[in-house]
Amino acid sequence: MSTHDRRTHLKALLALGGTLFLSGCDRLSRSNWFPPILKSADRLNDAVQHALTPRKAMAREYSPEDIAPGFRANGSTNPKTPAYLELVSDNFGSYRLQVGGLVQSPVNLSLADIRALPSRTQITRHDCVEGWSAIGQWKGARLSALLEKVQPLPSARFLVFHCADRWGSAQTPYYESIDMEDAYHEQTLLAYELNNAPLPVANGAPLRLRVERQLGYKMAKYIMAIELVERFDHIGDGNGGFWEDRGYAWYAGI
Ligand SMILES: Nc1nc2c(c(=O)[nH]1)N[C@H]1C(S)=C(S)[C@@H](COP(=O)(O)O)O[C@H]1N2
Ligand SMILES: [Mo]
Repeated sequence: MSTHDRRTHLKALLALGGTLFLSGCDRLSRSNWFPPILKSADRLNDAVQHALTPRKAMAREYSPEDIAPGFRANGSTNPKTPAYLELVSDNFGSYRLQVGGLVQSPVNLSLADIRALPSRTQITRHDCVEGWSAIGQWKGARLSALLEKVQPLPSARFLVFHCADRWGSAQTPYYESIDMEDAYHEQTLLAYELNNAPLPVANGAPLRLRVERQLGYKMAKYIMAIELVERFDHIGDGNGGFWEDRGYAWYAGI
Protein backbone atom coordinates (compact mmCIF):
# COMPACT_ATOMS: atom_id res chain seq x y z
CA MET A 1 0.00 0.00 0.00
CA SER A 2 1.33 3.49 -0.81
CA THR A 3 1.38 6.08 1.96
CA HIS A 4 -1.55 7.82 0.30
CA ASP A 5 -3.60 4.63 0.08
CA ARG A 6 -2.73 3.84 3.64
CA ARG A 7 -3.99 7.23 4.82
CA THR A 8 -7.23 6.91 2.90
CA HIS A 9 -7.71 3.40 4.22
CA LEU A 10 -7.01 4.61 7.72
CA LYS A 11 -9.48 7.46 7.50
CA ALA A 12 -12.16 5.09 6.32
CA LEU A 13 -11.40 2.70 9.14
CA LEU A 14 -11.46 5.45 11.74
CA ALA A 15 -14.79 6.69 10.44
CA LEU A 16 -16.11 3.15 10.60
CA GLY A 17 -14.67 2.72 14.10
CA GLY A 18 -16.43 5.89 15.21
CA THR A 19 -19.77 4.67 13.86
CA LEU A 20 -19.36 1.28 15.46
CA PHE A 21 -18.39 2.92 18.71
CA LEU A 22 -21.54 4.99 18.78
CA SER A 23 -23.89 2.25 17.70
CA GLY A 24 -22.18 -0.56 19.58
CA CYS A 25 -21.77 1.24 22.87
CA ASP A 26 -24.29 -0.82 24.78
CA ARG A 27 -23.06 -4.14 23.50
CA LEU A 28 -19.32 -3.62 23.71
CA SER A 29 -17.43 -2.43 26.69
CA ARG A 30 -15.78 0.88 25.92
CA SER A 31 -12.34 -0.64 26.42
CA ASN A 32 -12.83 -2.82 23.35
CA TRP A 33 -12.37 0.31 21.32
CA PHE A 34 -10.23 2.69 23.33
CA PRO A 35 -7.94 2.29 26.29
CA PRO A 36 -9.91 4.06 29.05
CA ILE A 37 -7.16 6.49 29.95
CA LEU A 38 -6.99 8.71 26.89
CA LYS A 39 -4.47 11.10 28.29
CA SER A 40 -1.90 11.58 25.52
CA ALA A 41 -1.47 11.56 21.77
CA ASP A 42 -0.01 8.11 22.27
CA ARG A 43 -3.42 6.82 23.22
CA LEU A 44 -4.81 8.08 19.95
CA ASN A 45 -2.03 6.22 18.12
CA ASP A 46 -3.04 3.10 20.01
CA ALA A 47 -6.57 3.47 18.69
CA VAL A 48 -5.23 3.98 15.16
CA GLN A 49 -3.10 0.87 15.48
CA HIS A 50 -6.15 -1.06 16.65
CA ALA A 51 -8.00 0.07 13.56
CA LEU A 52 -5.20 -1.06 11.24
CA THR A 53 -4.43 -4.47 12.74
CA PRO A 54 -7.26 -6.56 14.10
CA ARG A 55 -6.06 -7.48 17.58
CA LYS A 56 -7.47 -10.98 17.42
CA ALA A 57 -5.28 -11.88 14.44
CA MET A 58 -2.61 -14.48 15.16
CA ALA A 59 1.07 -13.64 15.18
CA ARG A 60 3.04 -15.61 12.59
CA GLU A 61 4.28 -19.01 13.74
CA TYR A 62 7.46 -20.62 12.42
CA SER A 63 8.83 -24.14 11.97
CA PRO A 64 11.43 -25.91 14.11
CA GLU A 65 14.17 -25.23 11.49
CA ASP A 66 13.73 -21.52 12.07
CA ILE A 67 14.59 -21.65 15.78
CA ALA A 68 17.64 -19.54 16.66
CA PRO A 69 20.52 -21.64 18.03
CA GLY A 70 20.82 -19.55 21.20
CA PHE A 71 17.94 -17.31 22.20
CA ARG A 72 19.41 -13.96 23.18
CA ALA A 73 18.74 -12.54 26.65
CA ASN A 74 18.14 -8.84 27.18
CA GLY A 75 17.41 -6.36 29.96
CA SER A 76 17.66 -8.07 33.35
CA THR A 77 19.29 -11.45 32.97
CA ASN A 78 19.38 -12.33 36.69
CA PRO A 79 17.39 -10.45 39.34
CA LYS A 80 19.90 -11.48 42.05
CA THR A 81 17.76 -10.23 44.95
CA PRO A 82 17.98 -12.39 48.11
CA ALA A 83 14.38 -13.56 47.61
CA TYR A 84 15.01 -14.53 43.97
CA LEU A 85 18.32 -16.27 44.71
CA GLU A 86 16.49 -18.34 47.31
CA LEU A 87 13.93 -19.41 44.71
CA VAL A 88 16.74 -20.39 42.32
CA SER A 89 18.49 -22.38 45.06
CA ASP A 90 15.51 -24.71 45.50
CA ASN A 91 14.86 -24.84 41.76
CA PHE A 92 11.66 -22.76 42.20
CA GLY A 93 10.05 -25.39 44.45
CA SER A 94 8.86 -22.66 46.82
CA TYR A 95 7.80 -20.30 44.02
CA ARG A 96 4.20 -19.11 44.20
CA LEU A 97 2.49 -16.93 41.61
CA GLN A 98 0.06 -14.56 43.33
CA VAL A 99 -2.98 -13.63 41.27
CA GLY A 100 -5.29 -11.05 42.78
CA GLY A 101 -6.84 -7.62 42.56
CA LEU A 102 -10.19 -7.34 40.79
CA VAL A 103 -10.99 -11.06 40.72
CA GLN A 104 -13.60 -13.23 42.39
CA SER A 105 -11.15 -15.93 43.50
CA PRO A 106 -7.57 -14.86 44.14
CA VAL A 107 -5.09 -17.74 43.82
CA ASN A 108 -1.60 -18.64 44.82
CA LEU A 109 -0.09 -21.15 42.35
CA SER A 110 2.99 -23.34 42.42
CA LEU A 111 4.82 -24.11 39.17
CA ALA A 112 3.19 -27.56 39.21
CA ASP A 113 -0.24 -25.88 39.40
CA ILE A 114 0.70 -23.65 36.47
CA ARG A 115 1.99 -26.61 34.43
CA ALA A 116 -1.35 -28.35 35.07
CA LEU A 117 -3.29 -25.55 33.33
CA PRO A 118 -4.21 -25.93 29.63
CA SER A 119 -1.04 -25.11 27.70
CA ARG A 120 0.09 -24.08 24.24
CA THR A 121 3.40 -24.46 22.37
CA GLN A 122 4.34 -21.94 19.69
CA ILE A 123 7.35 -20.92 17.63
CA THR A 124 7.37 -17.16 17.26
CA ARG A 125 9.68 -14.26 16.56
CA HIS A 126 10.61 -11.95 19.40
CA ASP A 127 11.29 -8.36 18.28
CA CYS A 128 13.16 -6.04 20.59
CA VAL A 129 12.80 -2.29 20.16
CA GLU A 130 16.60 -2.09 20.26
CA GLY A 131 16.69 -3.68 16.81
CA TRP A 132 17.21 -7.43 17.15
CA SER A 133 14.91 -10.42 16.68
CA ALA A 134 15.09 -14.08 17.62
CA ILE A 135 12.85 -17.05 16.87
CA GLY A 136 12.14 -19.42 19.73
CA GLN A 137 9.69 -22.10 20.81
CA TRP A 138 7.68 -21.28 23.89
CA LYS A 139 5.47 -23.51 25.99
CA GLY A 140 3.27 -22.09 28.69
CA ALA A 141 -0.10 -21.91 30.37
CA ARG A 142 -2.72 -20.05 28.42
CA LEU A 143 -3.38 -16.83 30.25
CA SER A 144 -7.08 -17.28 29.39
CA ALA A 145 -7.12 -20.51 31.42
CA LEU A 146 -5.76 -18.71 34.45
CA LEU A 147 -8.40 -16.01 34.02
CA GLU A 148 -11.12 -18.64 33.97
CA LYS A 149 -9.80 -19.86 37.30
CA VAL A 150 -9.77 -16.47 39.03
CA GLN A 151 -12.91 -14.98 37.44
CA PRO A 152 -12.14 -11.30 36.73
CA LEU A 153 -14.70 -8.84 38.07
CA PRO A 154 -16.51 -6.75 35.42
CA SER A 155 -14.48 -3.72 36.49
CA ALA A 156 -11.14 -5.40 35.62
CA ARG A 157 -9.57 -3.85 32.50
CA PHE A 158 -5.85 -4.54 32.72
CA LEU A 159 -3.47 -7.17 34.01
CA VAL A 160 -0.37 -5.84 35.74
CA PHE A 161 2.65 -8.15 35.93
CA HIS A 162 4.92 -7.55 38.90
CA CYS A 163 8.46 -8.85 38.36
CA ALA A 164 11.29 -9.93 40.65
CA ASP A 165 14.01 -7.71 39.17
CA ARG A 166 14.87 -4.22 40.40
CA TRP A 167 16.54 -1.54 38.28
CA GLY A 168 19.20 1.05 39.16
CA SER A 169 20.25 2.54 42.46
CA ALA A 170 16.61 3.32 43.29
CA GLN A 171 15.84 -0.41 42.92
CA THR A 172 12.79 0.34 40.77
CA PRO A 173 10.64 -2.76 40.23
CA TYR A 174 10.10 -3.90 36.64
CA TYR A 175 6.42 -4.22 35.79
CA GLU A 176 4.23 -4.35 32.69
CA SER A 177 0.55 -4.35 31.79
CA ILE A 178 -1.74 -5.58 29.03
CA ASP A 179 -5.48 -5.24 28.44
CA MET A 180 -8.12 -7.97 28.58
CA GLU A 181 -8.16 -8.36 24.81
CA ASP A 182 -4.49 -9.35 24.71
CA ALA A 183 -4.88 -11.39 27.90
CA TYR A 184 -7.50 -13.63 26.26
CA HIS A 185 -5.63 -13.92 22.93
CA GLU A 186 -4.90 -17.53 22.02
CA GLN A 187 -1.14 -16.99 21.80
CA THR A 188 -0.82 -15.12 25.10
CA LEU A 189 1.03 -17.42 27.49
CA LEU A 190 2.68 -17.61 30.86
CA ALA A 191 5.73 -19.40 29.47
CA TYR A 192 7.74 -21.86 31.55
CA GLU A 193 9.70 -23.53 28.70
CA LEU A 194 11.96 -22.19 25.97
CA ASN A 195 13.09 -24.55 23.19
CA ASN A 196 11.93 -27.69 25.05
CA ALA A 197 13.82 -26.88 28.26
CA PRO A 198 12.77 -25.18 31.49
CA LEU A 199 12.91 -21.41 31.03
CA PRO A 200 16.49 -20.29 31.81
CA VAL A 201 17.10 -17.61 34.44
CA ALA A 202 18.42 -15.27 31.71
CA ASN A 203 15.08 -15.46 29.88
CA GLY A 204 12.84 -14.95 32.93
CA ALA A 205 12.63 -18.13 35.02
CA PRO A 206 10.41 -19.47 36.28
CA LEU A 207 7.64 -17.64 34.37
CA ARG A 208 7.50 -14.97 31.67
CA LEU A 209 4.79 -13.45 29.55
CA ARG A 210 4.48 -14.07 25.81
CA VAL A 211 2.20 -11.53 24.16
CA GLU A 212 3.11 -12.16 20.56
CA ARG A 213 1.51 -9.17 18.86
CA GLN A 214 3.72 -6.76 20.78
CA LEU A 215 7.39 -5.81 21.17
CA GLY A 216 9.82 -7.49 23.55
CA TYR A 217 9.62 -5.05 26.42
CA LYS A 218 5.96 -5.99 27.02
CA MET A 219 6.96 -9.62 27.71
CA ALA A 220 7.55 -9.41 31.45
CA LYS A 221 10.12 -11.90 32.78
CA TYR A 222 10.42 -13.13 36.42
CA ILE A 223 6.66 -12.76 37.05
CA MET A 224 5.89 -12.94 40.77
CA ALA A 225 2.37 -11.54 40.85
CA ILE A 226 -0.45 -10.64 38.50
CA GLU A 227 -2.83 -7.91 39.61
CA LEU A 228 -6.10 -7.20 37.84
CA VAL A 229 -6.92 -3.51 37.90
CA GLU A 230 -9.32 -1.00 36.46
CA ARG A 231 -6.57 1.58 35.93
CA PHE A 232 -2.85 1.72 36.50
CA ASP A 233 -2.18 5.34 37.34
CA HIS A 234 -1.28 4.44 40.94
CA ILE A 235 1.41 1.93 39.91
CA GLY A 236 5.00 3.09 39.26
CA ASP A 237 4.85 6.48 37.51
CA GLY A 238 1.40 5.60 36.21
CA ASN A 239 2.07 4.76 32.56
CA GLY A 240 1.50 1.02 32.74
CA GLY A 241 5.05 -0.30 32.68
CA PHE A 242 8.71 0.21 33.54
CA TRP A 243 9.65 1.33 30.00
CA GLU A 244 6.37 3.20 29.53
CA ASP A 245 7.36 5.28 32.59
CA ARG A 246 10.50 6.14 30.58
CA GLY A 247 8.64 7.24 27.45
CA TYR A 248 7.88 4.04 25.52
CA ALA A 249 4.39 3.45 24.08
CA TRP A 250 1.98 1.43 26.22
CA TYR A 251 0.65 -0.44 23.19
CA ALA A 252 3.72 -1.74 21.34
CA GLY A 253 1.98 -3.51 18.45
CA ILE A 254 3.99 -5.14 15.68
N1 LIG B 1 11.29 -8.43 34.32
C1 LIG B 1 11.80 -8.03 33.16
N2 LIG B 1 11.17 -8.35 32.02
C2 LIG B 1 11.66 -7.96 30.83
C3 LIG B 1 12.84 -7.18 30.72
C4 LIG B 1 13.51 -6.85 31.94
O1 LIG B 1 14.55 -6.18 31.96
N3 LIG B 1 12.95 -7.29 33.13
N4 LIG B 1 13.30 -6.76 29.48
C5 LIG B 1 12.33 -6.76 28.38
C6 LIG B 1 12.93 -6.62 27.06
S1 LIG B 1 13.36 -5.05 26.55
C7 LIG B 1 13.02 -7.66 26.18
S2 LIG B 1 13.55 -7.46 24.58
C8 LIG B 1 12.72 -9.01 26.62
C9 LIG B 1 13.96 -9.86 26.48
O2 LIG B 1 13.65 -11.21 26.70
P1 LIG B 1 14.81 -12.25 26.64
O3 LIG B 1 15.80 -11.93 27.75
O4 LIG B 1 14.20 -13.59 26.80
O5 LIG B 1 15.50 -12.07 25.30
O6 LIG B 1 12.27 -9.10 27.97
C10 LIG B 1 11.49 -8.03 28.39
N5 LIG B 1 10.99 -8.32 29.70
MO1 LIG C 1 13.62 -5.16 24.32
